[in-house]
Amino acid sequence: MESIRKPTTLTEFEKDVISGLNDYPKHLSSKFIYDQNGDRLFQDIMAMPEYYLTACEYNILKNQSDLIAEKFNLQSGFDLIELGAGDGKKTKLLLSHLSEIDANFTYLPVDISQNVLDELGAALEDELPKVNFELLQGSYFDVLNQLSSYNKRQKVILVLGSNIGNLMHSDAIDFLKKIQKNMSSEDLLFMGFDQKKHPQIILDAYNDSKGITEAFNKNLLVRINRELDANFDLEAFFHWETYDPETGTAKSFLVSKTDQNVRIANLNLEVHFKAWETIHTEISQKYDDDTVEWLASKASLNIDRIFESENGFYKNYTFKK
Ligand code: AVJ
Repeated sequence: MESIRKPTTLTEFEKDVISGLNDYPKHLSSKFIYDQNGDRLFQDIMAMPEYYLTACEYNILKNQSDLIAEKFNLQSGFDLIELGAGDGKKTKLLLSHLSEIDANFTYLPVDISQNVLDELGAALEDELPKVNFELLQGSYFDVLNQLSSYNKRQKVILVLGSNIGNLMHSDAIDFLKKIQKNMSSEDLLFMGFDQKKHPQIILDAYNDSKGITEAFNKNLLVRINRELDANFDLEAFFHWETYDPETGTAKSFLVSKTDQNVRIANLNLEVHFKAWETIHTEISQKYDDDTVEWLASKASLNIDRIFESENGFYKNYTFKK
């Protein structure tokens, strides 16, 4: 008798592993790097001297909070909605300024992880007791859709960290379009974009000497091993970074050192790697004003103002409809 298979629904992660490792060239999506271990490694990355992005954006929010806040409806009130709030370290600089000038606002951090939100909530109560906040657990657009349907006052939407850089231009435009749909004419989008610069500086940011970025990238394999019962030999792959100064695209790969087979038991999948075969795992797009303006225009948004870090490595833009 034939065995009866349980009907199973594949998770997003399983679908990505199946399609990505059966494709040629192979790829996996960087969004699956972020489990608990991946979150911790990303915190470590943000603290590395090579990873200038965090310090630059911190610098902008620290030194230009007053100029940024001028764009908000400080009197009549506004909702400050942060997509992907994380630990809120940089946002707290802005919140602290807004609190000092007694701005009339509510901070609405959105994150997929309830855990992250609970920690952020506790920190806010402790450090910024005057700030009204409401934690919103969920995916970005579920939350945005809800907010635009019932809220009448100005919305300021924050997307920090050059997170948009993980998206190819076509996906970045879709992302901006979805935000734009939820904006009214007085609403503001405030977003970070890492800038084109000397290619070596970019390569170093994604290829640190201590191997933190390597561990971050390999966390995809660690997760597949643990969650899907696979036998990736972590020593049999290495991290490789490229940066194309023409397109502004940094790319991360995992490269197979040898001809090898990997078994992913839970997916009943056998994957063959030739020596030097690659898995493409991440893009980190770098921008200039013309490119940002082009992306915005494709999503029917206009650049309103540009805030630049002292060294010009990084910029935050405000956009209006
Ligand atoms: C979180 C997408 C902004 O691409 O710079 C850091 C992730 N990858 N080092 C980036 C990341 C490798 C990061 N973002």
